[in-house]
Amino acid sequence: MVNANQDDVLNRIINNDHLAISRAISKIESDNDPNDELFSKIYPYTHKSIKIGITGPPGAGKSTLTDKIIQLYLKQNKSVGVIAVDPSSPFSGGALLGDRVRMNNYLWNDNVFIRSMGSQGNLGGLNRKAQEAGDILAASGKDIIIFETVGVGQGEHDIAKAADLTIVMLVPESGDDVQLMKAGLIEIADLFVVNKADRNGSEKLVQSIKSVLHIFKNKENFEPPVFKVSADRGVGVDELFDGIGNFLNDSSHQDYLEVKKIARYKNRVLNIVQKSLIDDFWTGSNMKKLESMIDELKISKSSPHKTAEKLLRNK
Ligand SMILES: Nc1nc2c(ncn2[C@@H]2O[C@H](COP(=O)(O)OP(=O)(O)OP(=O)(O)O)[C@@H](O)[C@H]2O)c(=O)[nH]1
Ligand SMILES: [Mg+2]
Repeated sequence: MVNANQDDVLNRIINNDHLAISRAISKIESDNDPNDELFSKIYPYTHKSIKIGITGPPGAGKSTLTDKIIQLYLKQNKSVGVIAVDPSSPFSGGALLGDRVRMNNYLWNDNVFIRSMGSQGNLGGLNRKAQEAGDILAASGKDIIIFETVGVGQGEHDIAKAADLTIVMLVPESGDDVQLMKAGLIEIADLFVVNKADRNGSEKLVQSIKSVLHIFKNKENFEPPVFKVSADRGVGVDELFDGIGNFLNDSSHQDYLEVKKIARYKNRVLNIVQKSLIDDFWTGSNMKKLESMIDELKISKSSPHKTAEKLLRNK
């Protein structure tokens, strides 16, 4: 049952009340309230936004570029929501200094909402939470939702991948093309950005990405474009912005966007089921049972697998 209070929250979110949005995202983060009913109610309002994921190594310039992209969308009278995910940060709610400064720039702007989320050590959960926060922003009517995440491993990539368009940002210091392939970046990138073009080695990196892409075409007949920019100086940003628009509007990409959307949906269901099963399993009694088993058995004798099996089979 949806109570009156929840309907009120829903209405406030739909009416782009930034305080209500912020509170809803805090609830998602703290996991105190699964908000199932709220999400089901919100879902019909979440389909209009375009989702963009940006991933790249720490300090590559993701936030700087996001800021430039926000400005360009605002010029087109579009509104933007940003979820900046920092997996290494235990903080939440915008505790990161840089992002907080950034957020303050838009404090009174109804067309921009920026929020940081930390991982508190649980990347899988973070992916689900980022998606849910994205839903809240979409329901508030934001035209564009940007998921910005520090790309170090698969978990972070999953967040950026769950978008209509995934941008992989690299800098001349990122390393060579072998690392590029190892990190699985080719598979997830729809568009590459080489940032800090003002630094030595950026053209070499562009060329090596292009040659790798040429060999490993990631999607049928589609070779992701590579843009060289200098985000803080604003060089190459307009071209990149056009590239984003072209990708999203290209009629030959519509099937691909649909496939991505379905994969995203499926992944979300998997995540929710996983969480629900795990939460159900680790009720107080199973947790107590584990504690007592650890007390009883000499852990050197029974393998973790055996102990897990006993718990799973309720022996
Ligand atoms: N030289 C140079 N510096 C840049 C450029 N773009 C951004 N920077 C600087 O790089 C630093 C990191 O930029 P951010 O935008 O915070 O990078 P980020 O990828 O968001 O960083 P994290 O969120 O910490 O991973 C800042 O000092 C920027 O001013 C650029 O094109 N050239
Ligand atoms: Mg950043």
